[in-house]
Parts: sequence; C-alpha cells; structure tokens
Amino acid sequence: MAKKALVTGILGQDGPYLAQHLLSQGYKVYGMIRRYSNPNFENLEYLNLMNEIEYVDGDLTDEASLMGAIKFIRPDEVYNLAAQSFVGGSWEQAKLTTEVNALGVLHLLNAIKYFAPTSRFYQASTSEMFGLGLNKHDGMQDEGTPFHPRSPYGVSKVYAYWMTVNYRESYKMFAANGILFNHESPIRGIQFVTRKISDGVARIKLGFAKELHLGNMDSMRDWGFAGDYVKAMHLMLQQDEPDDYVVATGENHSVREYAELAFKHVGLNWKDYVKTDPRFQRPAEVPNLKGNSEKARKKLGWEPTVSFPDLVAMMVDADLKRVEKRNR
Ligand code: NAP
Ligand code: G4F
Repeated sequence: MAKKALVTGILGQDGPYLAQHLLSQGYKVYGMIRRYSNPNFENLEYLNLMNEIEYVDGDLTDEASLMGAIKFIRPDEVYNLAAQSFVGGSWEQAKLTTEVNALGVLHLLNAIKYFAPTSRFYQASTSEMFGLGLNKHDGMQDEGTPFHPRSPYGVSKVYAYWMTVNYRESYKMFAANGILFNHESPIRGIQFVTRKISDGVARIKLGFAKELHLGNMDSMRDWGFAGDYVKAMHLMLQQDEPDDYVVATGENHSVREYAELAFKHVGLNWKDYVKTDPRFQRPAEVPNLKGNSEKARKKLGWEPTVSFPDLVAMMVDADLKRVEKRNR
C-alpha cells in the first residue's frame, strides 16, 4: 500500500516541491489548507500538481482541526511546513507569528501523539534560529551552534524546535528538525528579497517599472534551491533514528551580489535602478548566515545541485515569462 504523507503549508513554496518529490516516490499526498475566502493554488499549478493532492481543512491555530485531520488520515509521515514565514512581518504580527509557528507546532505534535503516535514528524526549523550565533571555528553555523534569534519569527521557531526535540525525548516519537538555510525558487513568495528582486528586474526590463526599493543590501545569506532542500526533508524521515540536521550550500552572498547578478542577467546595471529604502530595514538584523551541512551530507547523502548564479538566472527567467504573460 502507498505510504500516506500529510503536508501542511501545501500552498506555499516548499509544499508543492515536497509534494512533487513525494508523489515521485509513490506516496499518497494530503495537503492541509486553512480557511480562506479565495485560496491561491498558483504554486501547485506552476508544478502542475493541483489534481494530484487530496486536500484536508485545518489551521495550526485550531488544535481540534489538526486532531480531525490526523485521525482521518492516520499518516505515515507528517511534514509541518505551515508558518507565518515572513521574518520582516513578524515584528508587526508577533502574537500571530507565535500562535502559528510556536503553539501551532505543539497542537500538531499533540494530535500526532493521540491519533497517530507512530507517524514520523518533520518540523520546518530554520537558520533564523541562529541569528547572531556563529560557530567559533569557521564562522559558519552547524547543529551545535547556539541559538540567538533576532526576530519574533526566530524566537517562535526556537520554541517549535525544542518542542519537537522534547516530544522525541519524552514520548519516543519519531520527530526530526530540518534546520534549513534560505532556499528559493520561481514560486518563492513575492515579499522575500530574492523574488522581490527577480520580479523587479523583470518588470524594469520589460518597461513596467523604473526602480526597485530595497533595505539592507549588506546582509549575507546562504541561498539554495527549494527543489533540492525538500529532498533532505524526506531523507530525514527515512532514517533509523530521528535527528536534527542543518541543510545549506555552505556558500553565502550579499543581497547586493544577488541584485548585481540578477540585473546583469538581463544586461542592466543594478546601480541605475536600486534605491535603498529605510521602510525595508528591520528593527534587528541577522547579518550573516552560512551553513555547515556536513552531517546531512554524510548521514543522509544529501547534496545541493543548483549553483548561486544558476538560481538567480532561473528566478529572473521565470519572472520575465510571468510578467510578459500577465501583460500580453
Ligand atoms: P511559505 O511559502 O510562506 O508557505 C507557508 C504556508 O503556511 C502557506 O501555504 C500558508 O498558507 C501556510 N500557513 C500559514 N499560516 C497557517 C496556519 N495558521 N494554518 C495552516 N497553514 C498556515 O513558506 P515556505 O518558504 O514554503 O517555507 C516552508 C516552511 O519552512 C515554513 O515553516 C518556513 O518558516 C520554513 N523555512 C523556510 C525557509 C526558506 O528559505 N523558504 C528556510 C527555513 C525554514 P496560505 O497559503 O493560506 O497563506
Ligand atoms: O528574503 P528575506 O525576507 O529572508 P529571511 O529574512 O532571511 O528569511 C527567510 O529565510 C529564513 C531562513 O534563514 C526562513 F526561516 C524564513 O522563513 C524566510 O524564508 O530577507 C533576506 C535578507 C534580510 O537580511 C533582509 O533584511 O534580505 C534583506 N533585505 C534587504 N532588502 C530585504 C529587503 N528583505 C526583504 N524581504 N525585502 C527587502 O526589500
């Protein structure tokens, strides 16, 4: 019989890529959707998956809805990708961010504990938890680096991380944290800096915009391709023992470098179009993320396959097509 996987956050960026991977491995995939007046299936449509998923209703803030879903599906694997995932918005909506990202995970762990205790659980943890934390030896972050989150989002994810560890230790649940560094794709949310730039470059190149306003351009991120990263999530749940893993490329670049490459890809100079704008500065910044994913590489056999320049080109090309189509 096909294995059953429940994916929360199915309409986001990672949900569709993970669903695509699980379907290719023969899984039956259930996708959780929260109540919305007008749900947006664009990302699933982009990968042509809309009709491949069985949808279930649920909201991480509503524990009973999660219990209902888990009881109905009794999944072999649960991937918790749902979150208020925008760091920049987490100061304005700190309580909501906490309710979804922290307490929501407790709700889901309880639902699994009561109704599917042998189900394997993946928690979408994040490099934002490290914040200012650096590994003393190489200035990178790995599984042993202390957490020093810098945003309500980062703080909420630290709670979820430790609850996942605690349920593993307390109830012997198969619960794993993937500590993923930034990963992007053509279906990345438009607010995140890589997609904001690729969309801005496409609109400028095609004559629909004149400038692009950005915040801190010195910020350094370790950017990989989402399609690679979801494979690590799946591998974590196929191991004999549950554990926590950093997933990263090991290379980082500044926002400025990303913008430079993206504009160059269409034959433009970023300096002619980018304006720095204090509205996009954060109250506290994470200046430098670079992950050491040696453990995932050794134990899971995971490797990233898309280079930084190829990722930038992939995103700009996709937005050029999108902007052209929208305005045709
Ligand atoms: P995303 O595109 O923002 O998707 C998040 C999804 O969560 C959306 O589909 C959203 O639903 C859903 N959601 C939000 N609140 C919910 C609630 N109360 N109940 C149920 N669903 C809810 O995020 P992503 O980039 O795919 O990231 C997936 C996960 O990995 C997130 O937990 C994120 O924090 C974490 N993460 C991401 C990265 C990265 O670089 N992408 C790195 C590390 C960790 P709607 O579509 O209805 O809004
Ligand atoms: O693209 P960002 O908004 O991503 P951020 O804050 O790194 O968070 C993402 O990655 C995390 C993993 O490390 C995930 F957990 C999280 O859910 C999310 O997916 O910002 C990246 C950097 C920041 O330093 C920000 O200050 O870009 C800088 N930046 C500069 N100008 C900007 C802008 N960010 C945004 N969103 N918009 C700007 O105009």
